Amino acid sequence: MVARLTEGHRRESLAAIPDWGYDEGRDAITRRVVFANFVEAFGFMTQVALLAEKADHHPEWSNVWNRVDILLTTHDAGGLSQRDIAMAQAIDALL
Ligand code: H2B
Repeated sequence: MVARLTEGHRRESLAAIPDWGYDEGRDAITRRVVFANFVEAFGFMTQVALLAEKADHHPEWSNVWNRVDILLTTHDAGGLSQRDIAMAQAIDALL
């Protein structure tokens, strides 16, 4: 079982991932990534899918041509957890 981040931990964690926004309504983090074209966007999504399977932690996301919108939250915890921060950092490392 994984715990939701406290407000203090959330602030600290968000400071380490400046490319991510905070969605208060969902207690989630979001990032939009724009690529040159669909093939690059989908290649990125394939890499994230492999990371997500390995971590057993899956994004909510959508793709429109060269754009990928990602939302991370922990369903099992009912909000943001350390797992989301770790996944955001792993995604950032791909970019
Ligand atoms: N992904 C996300 N984002 N949150 C979860 O709580 C979650 C998940 N739980 N992927 C995993 C799968 C869980 O349902 C399985 C049973 O481990």
